[in-house]
Amino acid sequence: MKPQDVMSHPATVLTDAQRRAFFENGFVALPGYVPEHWLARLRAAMAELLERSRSKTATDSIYVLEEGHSAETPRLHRVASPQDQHPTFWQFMTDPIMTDLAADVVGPDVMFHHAKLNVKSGKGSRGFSWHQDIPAWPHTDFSPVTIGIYLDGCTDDQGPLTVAEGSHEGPLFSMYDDAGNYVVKIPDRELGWLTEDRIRRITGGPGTTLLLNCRAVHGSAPNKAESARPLLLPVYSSADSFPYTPSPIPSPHQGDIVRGRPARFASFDTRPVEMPPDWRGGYKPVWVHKNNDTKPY
Ligand SMILES: O=C(O)CCC(=O)C(=O)O
Repeated sequence: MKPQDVMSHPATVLTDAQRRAFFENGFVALPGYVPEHWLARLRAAMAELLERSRSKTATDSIYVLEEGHSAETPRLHRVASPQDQHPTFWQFMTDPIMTDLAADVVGPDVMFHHAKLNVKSGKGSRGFSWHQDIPAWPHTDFSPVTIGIYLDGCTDDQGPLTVAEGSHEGPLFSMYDDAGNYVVKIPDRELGWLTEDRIRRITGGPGTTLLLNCRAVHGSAPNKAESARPLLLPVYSSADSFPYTPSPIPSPHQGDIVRGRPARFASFDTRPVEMPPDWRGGYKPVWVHKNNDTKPY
């Protein structure tokens, strides 16, 4: 569904100004949106996943280990598909607290695509280079929204998610390096336009929530603070916006209608998207490429 059609439906969570800000700037932040009773459940679920990661000695398709990880001191960069690892995450992602919020920017009928939990353990070595999300999972239009929830909040030194304001209206960049590796990183030579006045670092207290357009250029620095910076990142689209490549982060819930009704017709926005690698055989994470320096700027 296109923005003008979304806007023809009344919002249930966002104010008109917040909704307009999302479509104009490519993101909107909602301080303290998720209440403590949910955050406590989500933190408890994350703690269980962290416990399970003690037995891991290498990154796999679910657990992405941070430098220094051990059974005694579990340290995680990310958990892929947390909703398939612990029921609390799926309960949260299908609760109106999330689905009504998604509906305000994708329209009343909402489809789930995938999710991840970026734990970003303290004193970490990895950030996320400047990139765009939609090239990794192209859809028939650009309705997909990533909703990021800081479970414990995020300060400046914790590598906040950082957005280039208005960049969703610009071009899509290549996510391949010169050697043809899929590195999910915009080459530095393409970033001359990205001046400090366009950069927005999203910080805030526990439950602070960010809605991010799928074309927006974003990244984040490594977490240099002592404590982890867990950010839960479910992705939703309009029900009439269909992915046309296999997902790099597959889930049995991909395609579930989590609000409203399934679509009978697809919505198309024919602006081109560079094809990701063929991930039918699985996703080769970007961190295997040595030249991905993990610094967004
Ligand atoms: O967790 C972060 O700081 C950035 C996340 C991100 O950009 C991603 O997972 O694609």
